[in-house]
Amino acid sequence: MLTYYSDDHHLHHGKCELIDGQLMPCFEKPQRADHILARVKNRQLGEVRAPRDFGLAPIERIHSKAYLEFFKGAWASWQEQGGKGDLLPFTWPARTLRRMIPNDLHGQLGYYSFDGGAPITAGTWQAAYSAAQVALSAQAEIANGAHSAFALCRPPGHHAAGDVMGGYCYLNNAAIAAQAFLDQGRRKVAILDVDYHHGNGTQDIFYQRSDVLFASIHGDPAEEFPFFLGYADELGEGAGEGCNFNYPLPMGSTWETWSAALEQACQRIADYGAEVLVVSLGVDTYMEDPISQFKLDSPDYLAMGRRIAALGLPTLFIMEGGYAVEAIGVNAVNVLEGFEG
Ligand code: SP5
Ligand code: ZN
Repeated sequence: MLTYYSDDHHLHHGKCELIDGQLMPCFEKPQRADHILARVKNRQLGEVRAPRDFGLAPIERIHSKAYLEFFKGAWASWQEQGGKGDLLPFTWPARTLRRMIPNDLHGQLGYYSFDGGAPITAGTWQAAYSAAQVALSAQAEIANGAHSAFALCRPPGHHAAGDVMGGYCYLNNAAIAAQAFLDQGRRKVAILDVDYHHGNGTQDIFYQRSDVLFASIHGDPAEEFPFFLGYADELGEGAGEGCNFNYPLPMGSTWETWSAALEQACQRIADYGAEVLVVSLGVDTYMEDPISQFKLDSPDYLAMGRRIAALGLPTLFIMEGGYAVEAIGVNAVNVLEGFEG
């Protein structure tokens, strides 16, 4: 399987995030992608290629121009004001406030985000832009006939909606790739999100559409981030009704529980008649993940890949979360090797 990868991810290195009342070094750090790349090479999964540049047009199919313009220019505005640290939001238009776009940079940052987990640093835009190009390059590989491809994206994307960043995510790489398939003539795309956290951004983007089926297996949002989306009764709306499936699972879930949900998700994808599959590949379901509460073990990821392969669909794997840096390479590549059989 071909891997697409860009070194530009190193340009994004946030300093800290707020966890349990303490400022901690960001869990979403460059070594994550470095470990996965090392494992891809070590296992000789296949050639590693740099992305092509498809420009902004395919990104604008998912994200609003206003959002992209804000994101692209935010760091420069911060510098003009003499800003020193990472750019982080601290006020959001929650229920009692007006949903408007203020003039102030931090006001705008609050408007365009849903949590304080997505710092903007000097290189964040370039890193996120390149990650989207990595996803699009792997997508093109499949469009040109490959049965599978791996987009080693960093930063991840599945928490980002059309004009909202958060949860370490800025541009929704999986949604951008899924839309590219549709724009090139495919009619039905399925997205299977196996990251520990619900893919709220991806769900929101396609919620009212029938050309993308979204299925996500994740920590029950009643107990886990992102809390406000990802419940089992969210089935899609309007034309999208019946094209959204959430499998929230209890804290501490092992492969036994997890794989039963995967079985159901795969059944939905098969029934839907998807022509192509995009997998939002997070491996923060691992038992030793520092911020997550599932109990999957490394061999389980091989089984995960095998079950996904049994769908028989051209499959684009897009890297999302996973924070046990030492194991993330093994676990992610296990899915890919399990898929290849
Ligand atoms: C892409 C992705 O996986 N994003 C995840 C963002 C999670 N951010 C919230 C983390 C909250 C962690 N709480 C852990 C408590 C441990 N005691
Ligand atoms: Zn996650």
